[in-house]
Amino acid sequence: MPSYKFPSDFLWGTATSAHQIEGGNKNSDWWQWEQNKSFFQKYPLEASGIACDSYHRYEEDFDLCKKLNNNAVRISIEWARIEPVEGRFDHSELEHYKKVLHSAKKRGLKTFVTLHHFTNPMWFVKKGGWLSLRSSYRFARYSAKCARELGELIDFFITINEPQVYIMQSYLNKMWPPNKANPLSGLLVQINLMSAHQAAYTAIKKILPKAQVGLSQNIEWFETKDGDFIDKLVVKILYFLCTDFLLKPLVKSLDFIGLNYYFTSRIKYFRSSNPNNWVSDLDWWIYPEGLKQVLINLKRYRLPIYITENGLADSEDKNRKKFIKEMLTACSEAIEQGSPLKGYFHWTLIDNFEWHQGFWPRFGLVEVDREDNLKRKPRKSFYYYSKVCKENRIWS
Ligand code: IFM
Repeated sequence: MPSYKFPSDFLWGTATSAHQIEGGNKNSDWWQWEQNKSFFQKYPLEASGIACDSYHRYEEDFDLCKKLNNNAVRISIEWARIEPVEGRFDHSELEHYKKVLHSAKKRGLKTFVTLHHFTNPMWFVKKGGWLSLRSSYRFARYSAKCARELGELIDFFITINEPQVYIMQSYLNKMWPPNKANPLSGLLVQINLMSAHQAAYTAIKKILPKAQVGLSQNIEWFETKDGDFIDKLVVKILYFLCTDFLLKPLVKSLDFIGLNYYFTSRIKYFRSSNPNNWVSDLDWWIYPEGLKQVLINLKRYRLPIYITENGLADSEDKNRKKFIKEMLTACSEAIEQGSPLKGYFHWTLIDNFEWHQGFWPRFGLVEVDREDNLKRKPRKSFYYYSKVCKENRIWS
């Protein structure tokens, strides 16, 4: 049976984020928004509540990573817990994250740690959030504290997760807190997030000169099949806005690129016209070729690439094995064409709180039974991914 062997130092893991799994993230803007839902509001469909209780069950979760034969893990730490009041750091929460990271390290997992994954402390929001000119300074101060207190347990820092998704959902289409629809604000937030990344990069490097620091960007592939000249131009502009507009100015403050891949848009007559021949439970088109194209396109940055998220909502686990196999085949083809891809993190380990959608989209390799004390139940695809990680290869 032909197979592809990944490079021997390839990193295999899963990715999660604090608010989506920990539970009880009370000092954050998301928690506040979830509690204050009015009768006329559709979203969020549910509140995060206890989520998966991973704040207490992280050992159990890391045991699952071990069973997956992973050699790395991506988690996030929660700013609202670590700095619940401006400038006052909560040492018991820092101790908590030390234990969490130790527990990952004890299991031989390299740690990728995201410092900002969509949620903000309430005090930060009250002071203008990401619209404030002081926002990058505030974020850098928190990042420096994390580097000082937790740095020796962190192998890779991811400053900010998916800045453009955050801007889109929070400042352009009113979906997430602070529920704004204002393109000028969106642009200002983009500028502030970029300077926050740069300030955090500098602050972390001052404390830990050898640290690996990057960010995770959700990169959509755009293509046109039988489109005309205009469609070809539209595709180029959209890809530029989605990718290079953010990455190019940051390239000097990136040690690696974190790539989150979920979407391709096929453009015809200015509009997205995806065939949708294969979709997830959220009706997102599944198109592994798009991942390959993004990986090849990112070669020009000459930076190591880690796929820090890639996954699908699939409650019945009907498509996950095929999804993993085809996405990894796309990765192998991109590596063969010179892509500096160094690792893959499946989104996600356990079913979690999928933001405004609540808990119904099931992204986990492991089911979390919400009727049975949040019991973790590995799905069939879990064992497939476990074999891939163990053997460091895929079979066709
Ligand atoms: O759950 C999210 C994650 O927080 C960020 N990237 C996309 C995932 C699926 O929507």
